[in-house]
Amino acid sequence: MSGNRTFTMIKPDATGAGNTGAITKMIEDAGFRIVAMKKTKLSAEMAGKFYEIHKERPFYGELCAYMSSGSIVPMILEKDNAVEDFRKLIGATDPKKAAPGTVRALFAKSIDANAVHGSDSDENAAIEGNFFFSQFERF
Ligand code: 3AN
Repeated sequence: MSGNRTFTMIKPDATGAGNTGAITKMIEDAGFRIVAMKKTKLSAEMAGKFYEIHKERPFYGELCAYMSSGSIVPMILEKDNAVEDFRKLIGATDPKKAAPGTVRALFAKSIDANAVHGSDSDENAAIEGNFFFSQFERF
């Protein structure tokens, strides 16, 4: 059975362009409840830990440098079928391939500066939520 929580993070390109409010509104309009949310900044070391599963990929260094280059807005979201529905709302990783009307089609600049992160499984949603918010279960 699919879970009802996912994790997202508005990335530095989108916070820097002043799109935090517009993206947050799209998320709420799509029926997600914001369970936890804050604005913060990752050090390169923290970004490295967050993206540890991508350590072997060629873009890992670039990704960690980018994700620590500006402010981010991590959130825990709640909705039925949250992980899958949220990935539909944000669209494909590469904004050139993202369906029209999705968050990435509207706001992403490139494959790395792609406006938002969305967890790819219930398990990763819980791990990623715990990375930013303590006492995750309490929210
Ligand atoms: P998604 O975030 O859509 O699940 P993943 O898990 O394949 O995508 O990749 C994690 C992050 O790494 C992406 N959000 C994107 O910012 C970055 N990324 C993925 N592929 C590339 C690439 N070919 N070049 C640069 N950055 C990439």
